[in-house]
Amino acid sequence: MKSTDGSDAAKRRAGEAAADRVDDGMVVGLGTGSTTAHAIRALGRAVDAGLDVRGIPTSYQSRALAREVGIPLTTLDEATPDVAIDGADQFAGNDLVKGGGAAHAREKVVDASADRLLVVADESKRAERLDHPVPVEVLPDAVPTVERAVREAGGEPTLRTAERKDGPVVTDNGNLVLDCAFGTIDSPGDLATTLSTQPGGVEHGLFVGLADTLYVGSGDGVRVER
Ligand code: ABF
Repeated sequence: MKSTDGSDAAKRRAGEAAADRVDDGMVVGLGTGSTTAHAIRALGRAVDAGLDVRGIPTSYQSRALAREVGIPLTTLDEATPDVAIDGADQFAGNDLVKGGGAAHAREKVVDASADRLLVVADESKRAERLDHPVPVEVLPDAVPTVERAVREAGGEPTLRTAERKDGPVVTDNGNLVLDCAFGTIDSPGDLATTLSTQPGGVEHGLFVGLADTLYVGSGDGVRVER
């Protein structure tokens, strides 16, 4: 049966297709999440086969996986990524909502610094217009202030909590995450500006116009969209 859901096979097709676009000598931004993990594993196999690449991880998780599969690592101090490969929670055209893995602050820095951002996703992430809650990484002391600002902007914030233990999710940067539901987002650029200018908000998960190429996996292949 053909599937257009978020199956692991669809994610793997997307991840591996993007990894295939990485050429010898490139520096690659390594995103976070289960779809990007397929790209990182594919790059590890290519390194084993002789490909010369260096990776810049966007999270503890992607750093650990890259080390496990043998991808040499570097930093933004040393190199600029030629490409970044990263996942998304939802995409509409080349606008994205990210941050389901609470790694969107570093992801945005690495993805935006890359010459090209290759987004890997499955068809279940596609939307006509973005309506996924927008994660906002927040300084712990600023949670009430940012919550108020999000409500004033028409959103409903929810502090993200850890599944298996009491207490909030803490990001790699020591901050907390508010998942902010705005309903359908009519103007992602305007909302991005509003969220970016809120003191105490470290980074939000709207990546407006950042995707250069999308690799969208489904039950029977990968669509490449520019
Ligand atoms: C990261 O992982 C996030 O920014 C995005 O939220 C998530 C996508 O995860 P998955 O590929 O597991 O669906 O890229």
